[in-house]
Amino acid sequence: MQHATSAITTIVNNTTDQALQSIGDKIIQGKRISFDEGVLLYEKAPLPFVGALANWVREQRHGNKTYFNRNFHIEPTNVCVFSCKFCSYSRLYAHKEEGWELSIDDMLNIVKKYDGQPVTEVHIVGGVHPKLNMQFFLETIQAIKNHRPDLHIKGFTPVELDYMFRKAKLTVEEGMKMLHDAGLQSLPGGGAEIFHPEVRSVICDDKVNAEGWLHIHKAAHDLGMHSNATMLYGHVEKYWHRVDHMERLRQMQDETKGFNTFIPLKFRNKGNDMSNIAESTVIEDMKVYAIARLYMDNFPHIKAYWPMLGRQNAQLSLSFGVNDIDGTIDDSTKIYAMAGSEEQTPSMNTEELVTLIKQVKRQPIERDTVYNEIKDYSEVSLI
Ligand code: V47
Ligand code: SF4
Repeated sequence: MQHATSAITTIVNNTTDQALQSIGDKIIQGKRISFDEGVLLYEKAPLPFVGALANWVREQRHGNKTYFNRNFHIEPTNVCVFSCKFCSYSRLYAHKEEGWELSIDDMLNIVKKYDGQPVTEVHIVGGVHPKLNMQFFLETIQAIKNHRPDLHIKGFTPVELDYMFRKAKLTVEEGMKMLHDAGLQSLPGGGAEIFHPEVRSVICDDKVNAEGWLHIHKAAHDLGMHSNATMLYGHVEKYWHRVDHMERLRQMQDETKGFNTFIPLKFRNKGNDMSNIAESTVIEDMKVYAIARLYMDNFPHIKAYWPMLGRQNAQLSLSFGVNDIDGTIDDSTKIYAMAGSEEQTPSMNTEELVTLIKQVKRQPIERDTVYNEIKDYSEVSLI
């Protein structure tokens, strides 16, 4: 570690740009960087500079540990009352025959497919169907818990929850408590996109705003639940919108400490209303991860979602601040396949995921949703 610190100090000292050097010094001293410094990193810092710093911070906090979990997805419906411009996945209610809609039995049958398998989490997320309500989701959660009490249920974004609660005439606090009592344990990070209204009004005008999103996560944290936060980048936003997004999350995390993981999501441009926008480069993607690691100093984990990024770029991200590559997601994640990701059938078994991590000399650790370590695979030879 001493050696690593002297190496990073040399890199920072050799930087000719005074402003970057002072940001680097701050990070090495464990000090928080400011909003303006976050923007400056985006504007001026070369990838090797932010990458080396982010990798140093990652190794100080987690060594080589790289987490994954065994999970599967349920997507109750892709029918959605909203019309986010970047979404390739949803179908308006008027065209519902093109979409799908699962019953509680259908969802339970998906859960039953994993009977006897060592999965620890189900991630439930979908569109906002105008006919589905709070009662339906309470019964879904209860049915899953009755069938498999040990399965951690991570589900629903504030987009779904805001609609559910308003329809049921519940406050956010009442609604969250009812779902939590039924067995909902964590919230995934979706629906955050870019918080700033200048961007939100262009890409997702009609769904829950930043304050609503943050309010719902705060209510979950206040109940002792944990959650994640995403950031959809690489479309119409400016650098400062990304930093504003991270700043709002960092402030809330100071207050609640309820976030586990920050997940930058690269905008994919196939089959949606923003297909005219070119996708970000790999260099930009790695910069986003690295700056996230440096800015989000109170978020323990930075995750690269491999079904969206592709396997090789997910490996690369492990040298740019990332310490988690999500899970062994089964074939039911359609969001990215439909938006043009390399991963058309995103599924990786544990052996493949462990191999992927080991190939880049990191230490694969299976975790549960809240990062309890389940198994260290560094000495296990699989393939
Ligand atoms: O909010 C939709 C994104 C999110 C596109 O918490 C797109 O563990 C890129 O939040 N290009 C939903 N992104 C998925 C999500 C998530 C994924 C994995 C893990 C976790 C977690 C959460 O997907 C949406 C939106 O930001 N998305 N369309 C697109 N064309
Ligand atoms: Fe609906 Fe979510 Fe797609 Fe927006 S991103 S249209 S809320 S499914």
